[in-house]
Amino acid sequence: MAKMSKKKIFKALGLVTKQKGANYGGEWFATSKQLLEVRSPTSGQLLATVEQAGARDYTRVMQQSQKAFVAWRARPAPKRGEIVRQVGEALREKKDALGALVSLEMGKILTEGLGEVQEMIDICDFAVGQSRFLSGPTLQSERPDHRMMEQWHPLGTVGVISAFNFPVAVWAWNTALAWICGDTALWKPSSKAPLCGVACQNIVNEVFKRNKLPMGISAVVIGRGSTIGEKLIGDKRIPLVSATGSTRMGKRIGEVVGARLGRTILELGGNNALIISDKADLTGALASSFFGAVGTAGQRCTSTRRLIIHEKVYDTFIKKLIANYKKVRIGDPLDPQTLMGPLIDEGAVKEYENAITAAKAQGGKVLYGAKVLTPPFGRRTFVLPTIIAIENSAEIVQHETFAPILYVMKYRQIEEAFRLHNDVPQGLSSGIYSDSVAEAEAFLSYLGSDCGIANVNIGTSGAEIGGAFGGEKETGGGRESGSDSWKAYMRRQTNTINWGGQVHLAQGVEFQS
Ligand code: UN1
Repeated sequence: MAKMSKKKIFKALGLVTKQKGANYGGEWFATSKQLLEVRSPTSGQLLATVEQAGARDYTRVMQQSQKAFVAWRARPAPKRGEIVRQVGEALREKKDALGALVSLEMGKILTEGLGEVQEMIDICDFAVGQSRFLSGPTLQSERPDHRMMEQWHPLGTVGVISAFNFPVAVWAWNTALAWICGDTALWKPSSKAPLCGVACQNIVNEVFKRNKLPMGISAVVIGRGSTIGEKLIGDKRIPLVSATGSTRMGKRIGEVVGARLGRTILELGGNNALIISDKADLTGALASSFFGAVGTAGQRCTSTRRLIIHEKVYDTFIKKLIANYKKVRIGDPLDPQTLMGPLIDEGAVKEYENAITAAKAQGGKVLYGAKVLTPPFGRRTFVLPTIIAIENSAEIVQHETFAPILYVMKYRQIEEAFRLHNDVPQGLSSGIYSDSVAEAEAFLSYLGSDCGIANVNIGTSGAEIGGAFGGEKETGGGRESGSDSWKAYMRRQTNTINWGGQVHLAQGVEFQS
């Protein structure tokens, strides 16, 4: 595919250089007068200016979302699924442009930008099928001639807060499910990738309009966390907030939504490790470690941050890994030759530098990288992917740095590997490379990984949409995407029906005058 120009991307996705930040179908609007400059992480070029949504805009959007919910929930679920099918089709049509926009605005390489749009298409397909199967069990009643069952009903307006690193897919995981479940969705995209938010909303607006559906089933507010974000999480009309971001942000959301007894799905920091056994296929382990640590410039929640390597294979493995690192082509993410693009901004580079300084001070030894590159395109956002040998207990290793820094360490006994693996505050994704059935099964057992995702002979990143996605401990809890994650987007109702005519009290209670 020839490199798509900014002009072409903007045209295909209905983007303008002076954008307004609120929409629920129809025209974009904003009244805050607070401007957000959107710059390319690669070149620093001003891509667009967004006038952010203010408090009044939020109120307008929210009211419309609530109104739309009343109509949308009455539509049969398979008919809602039909709309999501059309959204999937529209995404197929726009895949090249949207994938290129992700790459342009956020900096991941094009194949990964396209992969992200593919995740959106996949979740739409998944949701279409699921729309005919929002099922609950029939249960056995202890009372004669009674039946019990469970039903699932639409929940309301679901708030979605997404991060810059997956600026489109995570929204789709949430909205495709929320929509088939009969909910409306109100999205606050990351201020670091707002144009992706605009583009997605433009795509679905067309589908909703064509089907003559009420406006507000999909709504977007681009605005500051301190104003719009706080309004959204504190809003009692939002029964579920699904948020992706840092643990610090998640704690705040958990606190505010919890105080009003709302529900959350939080997908926060990961500190994902891959154990590489002496019984592993090292070629596979190498490819998976390389993609996990260097892919998306280390800016996935699922990025591999730690390698726990058996001492017998450690030296050989590290040598090969360094050889791979030396060949990483760093540059313009839209150039098909590039393997690693920039970090999102200068702030992220600072975090990268701080982490390396801390690692060195805490006994770490840099094996490769640790260098900010002279700006090839005018912005100080390019770094070398880095490998550091260090103890797991070092303070910096316990912390998620959103950059391509890989900490490597040795183990002798598999139990020790498991202990090191779990000895971090986070619990998102994990993996073991081993051809020993016993080791692999133990890793998946209660003795092994304490993460929400645990893989065998696969890396930590790049999960499929069919599985439930989320983690434990400081990763926040809750699941998005596949399996039965849809249940979080509905309210469960237990029904007991007496068809026999006689009144029976449960637990054998007698109550007659
Ligand atoms: C994220 O980084 O927030 O498993 C999501 C993966 C992707 C999703 C990552 N499918 O790496």
